[in-house]
Amino acid sequence: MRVFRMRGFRTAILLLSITAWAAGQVGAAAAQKSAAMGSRERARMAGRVRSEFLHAWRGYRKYAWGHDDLRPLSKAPHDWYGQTLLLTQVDALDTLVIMGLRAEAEETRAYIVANLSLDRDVYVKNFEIVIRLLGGLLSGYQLTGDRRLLALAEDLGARLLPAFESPTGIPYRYVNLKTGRVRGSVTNPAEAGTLLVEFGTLARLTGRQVFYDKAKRALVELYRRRSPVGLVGQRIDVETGRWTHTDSHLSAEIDSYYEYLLKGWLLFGDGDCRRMWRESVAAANKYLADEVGTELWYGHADMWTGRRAATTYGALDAFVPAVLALSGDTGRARRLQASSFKMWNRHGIELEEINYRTMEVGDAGYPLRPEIVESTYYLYHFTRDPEYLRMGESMFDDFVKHCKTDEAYASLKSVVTKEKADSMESFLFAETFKYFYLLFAPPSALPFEQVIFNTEAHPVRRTWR
Ligand code: DMJ
Repeated sequence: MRVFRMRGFRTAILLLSITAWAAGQVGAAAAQKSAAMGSRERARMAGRVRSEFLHAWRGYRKYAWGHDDLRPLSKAPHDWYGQTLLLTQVDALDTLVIMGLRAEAEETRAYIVANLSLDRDVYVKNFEIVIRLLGGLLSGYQLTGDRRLLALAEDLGARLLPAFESPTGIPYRYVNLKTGRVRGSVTNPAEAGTLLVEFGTLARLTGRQVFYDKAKRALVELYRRRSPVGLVGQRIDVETGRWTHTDSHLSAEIDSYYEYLLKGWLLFGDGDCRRMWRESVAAANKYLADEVGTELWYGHADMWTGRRAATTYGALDAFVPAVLALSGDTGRARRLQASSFKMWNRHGIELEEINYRTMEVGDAGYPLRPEIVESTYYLYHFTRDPEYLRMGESMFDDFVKHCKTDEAYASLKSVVTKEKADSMESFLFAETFKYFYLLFAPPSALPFEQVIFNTEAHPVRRTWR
């Protein structure tokens, strides 16, 4: 049985890769040709990304070392819950390793194992702590072999488990790390359904199946409550199982629910996830996808009727091309990526939200998000079309130009005025710089086929049978 599952998993990956590659070849031929980027130029780009990463990292180290993150304009440390959980250090550790920044990686690993204390009387957001901290500890363990990181991950996982003790099995939003008490009975599919990659990996690495079962049940309970047309809503009450907000889309509060349906299948060979992914993506393609002339976008619809509710798309939706490409649908992935890039170019850097029919700004912020870069990296991997290297180069130029500060990087309050905001989220190190780097670095920096990235870009390797 075990052997069969392994074979099934490998075959699935192989078939998806071949389909994606073939579709990519057709698309590549049709698209206007971008100038190739030779290995020297790519190495130069990877070097640029690495040195910009170091610029931001040094700012964090100088002003906020040992704290959750740096406020880059005031140059002050910031802790999410008033006490540190070392969010930036844990989130950044695998990127330091992947970029070959040995001294920095070693210093960070040593600091985490000596100082990360989870026995804290604070209510944490289960989802954020799972994707950043649990994901970072697990990939950090796999990349460094330091078992103390795995022990921290197991301790953290056990402290988060009470969140799942709701009448429906859908987790509460907040859990106290010390007391196990919970808060927040209205949650959303992204927060409740983006837990299986991390908890499932923890289960496989510790032999404690309970971690897998709780996270999988949460995903299944959300899916079970989909509407007759196959869509989920934006908010749900974990005690009654009723939807409290019925807008359906692939954006904030739903996005990575779809991602983990697919990745639950690919990482664990879980057939339920495969079935749920296939049905869910078909409904999304039917009701959320929107053809505007020759362009493809994904908008909003009412979950019960499938009727169009809004024609907005944004930075958070920009992960969809990556997931589509990973599933083998390179055709839609390429078209949607072109739309995301159009959104980016509207103001020379990415908008948080745009009305794709009128091209009017919905939300002008740019909090240093990675999703569009992630999709560029996936598309380049599957198509080998230099268009994506050039796209990445152009985005990186804009990113440096508008977000770099004297000693770090800063979010933008407005991509229209380019006014900066005093925030540098840890995903800048975990995701944005990592995906830019992997786009240009040789594949040996991190063999794509051997990992599944969690939604915070922490690569998990399937080391179990
Ligand atoms: C990250 O924490 C994760 O990528 C999450 O899935 C969505 N939001 C941020 C990045 O934008």
